[in-house]
Parts: sequence; structure tokens; C-alpha cells
Amino acid sequence: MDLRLNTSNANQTSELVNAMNYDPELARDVQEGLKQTPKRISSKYFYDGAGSKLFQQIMELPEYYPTRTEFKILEEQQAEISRFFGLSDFFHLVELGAGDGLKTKILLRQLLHMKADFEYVPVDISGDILKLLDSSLKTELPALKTDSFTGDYFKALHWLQKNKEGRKVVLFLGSNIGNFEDGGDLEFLQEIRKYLNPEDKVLVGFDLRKDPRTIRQAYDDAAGVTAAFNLNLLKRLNRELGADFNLNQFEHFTDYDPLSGVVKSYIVSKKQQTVTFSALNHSISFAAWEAIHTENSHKYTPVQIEELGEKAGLKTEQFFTDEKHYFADVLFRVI
Ligand code: AVI
Repeated sequence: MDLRLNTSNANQTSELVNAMNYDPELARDVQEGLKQTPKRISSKYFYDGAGSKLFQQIMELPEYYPTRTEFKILEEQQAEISRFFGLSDFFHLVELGAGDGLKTKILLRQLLHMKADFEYVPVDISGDILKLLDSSLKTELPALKTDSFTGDYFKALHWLQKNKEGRKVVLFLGSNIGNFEDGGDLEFLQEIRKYLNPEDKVLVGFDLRKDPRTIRQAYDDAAGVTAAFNLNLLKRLNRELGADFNLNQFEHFTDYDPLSGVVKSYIVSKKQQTVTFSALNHSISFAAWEAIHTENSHKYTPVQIEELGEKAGLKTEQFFTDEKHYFADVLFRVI
């Protein structure tokens, strides 16, 4: 008997081994989400290794304006933004979802230049990313005081409240605030507010409303990178839950509704089909052209942002925006 595996058997075997050690939270969320009508899977599952790389590519796309625009705002207005943090006394600069810290380094350099007395505390769900950030900060900004927290945002804020006395300035950049379900942005800001004290500050990146075509194109680029990013979710489920999604039988679809101000992204089944999750002993049927809702990206008006802040107990102090008013980093003061 020939005991060698051919390549495709070997791949299937390694996928099954992966699927046997599946993440129970992912399994539960996917099973429940695909039972619903309409079907849905949370965008938080986009970011496995391949998904994070694809997102890096999205940020470089000519159509994807948010990253470039926020970068320019921070670069051109770094001194004024830093002054708004209040530089007369010590503060902890806490960054939720720090990632590679590329944008934040603009502010960190400026704060050091202005001789601000502060400690930078990046927070991220990925310990690997924080290690990379830490070593780059050590070489690029050796004078910077840092401490970091690996874990989710609220565990981090709880830890900070217990372990770090003194004023806090919280950064939540990159328009991640727009990726919550309806009402989730307010809940998130309210939750942050609970851990802060009056006079603490929060700087949040918001993507603003603009020509609907510009927004739509940012989520449906000509090179198909956003499509690959969305469909990578199915690859992840194949690998981690032993699913048998045939990627040729699903497609990326996205649209922007200028009334609600939301880009909604979907994965659409091109035919009637059944997908089996071998790790879960579970099958899901799709009707022809049935959609899985995978992401919301909210776009805001300045009035909505101020109202959102007010409801969360945050007073809007300053909008830092670009000349086209595409994006705003908004500084709130805790009241
Ligand atoms: C991470 N987030 C702010 C991005 C956005 O614009 O909503 C994710 C993204 N999805 C598709 N393109 C980019």
C-alpha cells in the first residue's frame, strides 16, 4: 500500500487538523450568523494573517482615500493636535488598536519634540504586532516611555484604570469607529467614557460623508483587492472550521447608501448550494444570489459626530480635517 499523501490530500489533512483545534467563539458566531436571515458574519473575522496583509494593500489603493487623508491631517496638524492634548501635566497616551503605529509615530515625535511628559500605551489584540511596534519604537524613538497591553479594548481600559493613575488621552484612529453595527459606535464611546475621568481626552478618526461615488469606489477597487479581502473570510472558514466553500461560486458585492451613510459589504452566493463545516458537523444552504452581510462602514456628518459625543458624555473640542473635508480626527473632552 502506498502511504504517501498527494499534495491535495496533504492540504486537506492539514486543514482538518487546523479545523479540529478550532476557535469556539469563531465557530459559535459563524454558526449563529449563518442561521439568521439575512445571513451575517462579523467583519472582526476579516483579520487573520492573510486578511491583515490584504488590508495593508487596501490602504495603499488609489481609490481608498481614508488612510492617506488621515495621515496628511496628522502630518500637517501635528503641533496643534498635540497642544490640544494639554501638555502642562503628565498623561498616558493610550492607543486602542495600535497596529503598526505608523500614523501615531507622527504624534509621538511631535510630543517628544514639544517636551511633553507622557507615556505611550499601545493596546492591540495581537501580541505579535505589539512586539514589532515595541522594537521599532526602541530604535526610532529611544527617549519614549512605553508600556503596552495585549488584549481587547475594555480589558485594557479596566487594566489602565486599576494600574495607571493620572490623566489619559485615548486615541482611536483610522475610522474603525465606522465598522460597528448600527448604534454600536455610541455604545463603544459610552463604554470608553466609563473608564475615563473629567478632563481626559479622546481623539477619534471619522470618515466623513462625501460624493457617494467616491465612497463606493473606495470599497470596490478596480484591482479587486477589497473583493479578495472580503472573500478571504471564506478561505479562513475553510481552513479553520473545515468548511468547503468554493470561492468561484461566491462573489464580493458592496454598495453605499447616501441616506443612511453606510457602505454595506456582502458575499453573494452565485447559485443554490450547500456548504458543509466538517469541524462542526454542520451544513448551511444558500439560495441562488443569497447574500452574507460581512461589513458596515459608516460615514458621518459633523453634526452626527457632535451628537454622538454628547450622548456618550464627550464634548467636541476640535475637528482636525483636510481641505476636501473627506476625513476628520475629532478631539473630545470627557465631561
Ligand atoms: C478597518 N476599517 C476602517 C476599514 C473600513 O474602511 O471600513 C475596513 C475596510 N473594509 C473594506 N475596505 C476597508
